[in-house]
Amino acid sequence: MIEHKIIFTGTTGAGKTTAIAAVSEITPLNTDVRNTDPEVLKAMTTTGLDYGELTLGQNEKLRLYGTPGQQRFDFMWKVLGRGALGLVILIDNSQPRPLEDLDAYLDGFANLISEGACVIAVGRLDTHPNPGLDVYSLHLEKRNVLCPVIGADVRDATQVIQLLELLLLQLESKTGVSNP
Ligand SMILES: Nc1nc2c(ncn2[C@@H]2O[C@H](COP(=O)(O)OP(=O)(O)OP(=O)(O)O)[C@@H](O)[C@H]2O)c(=O)[nH]1
Ligand SMILES: [Mg+2]
Repeated sequence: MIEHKIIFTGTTGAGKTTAIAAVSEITPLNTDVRNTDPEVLKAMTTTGLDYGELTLGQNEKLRLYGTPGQQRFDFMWKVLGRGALGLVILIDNSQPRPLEDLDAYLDGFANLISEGACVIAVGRLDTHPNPGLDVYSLHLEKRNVLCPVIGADVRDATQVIQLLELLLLQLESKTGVSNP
């Protein structure tokens, strides 16, 4: 069994907790508390981490960690990023400045992105089509970041699994890590 540590990060409300709960085969651990931040329009928010597990194929076990989205918990990004090989950045396209949100996570996880693999998933494209995926691709190109960017609804387990499979493909091509 090969194990990979994968981190889900991204904007508050983009759905890190939702994504991990959608695919985890164990009861996911979460540290959500009642939200008291008026800027966060959600009842609950993650203050520490999320954790879930998913087995893909015969022998790949993914340990899925979710970070808190709120910047005031960004000390947890370093803690959780240790030993990780893959990063999923979730962006909420209904936010006022989603490209700036993306930049914060690209900067915060620059080491993991250069040493491991990364996939960017943009949510709520159906109701908020702008910026479109082409704008994201251009933005990444300008920043010299090699990450695929796709649209995804993380409430749908199938789409979350597709994201993770894409991430593992990146990892294989970049680091040579693959199934024996
Ligand atoms: N309408 C709609 N709702 C979505 C979509 N993606 C996620 N959601 C909802 O958005 C909310 C996301 O909440 P969480 O999973 O708690 O988000 P989070 O990223 O863990 O947030 P923090 O822990 O506070 O940083 C959930 O209620 C999801 O059902 C989408 O594409 N469309
Ligand atoms: Mg959360």
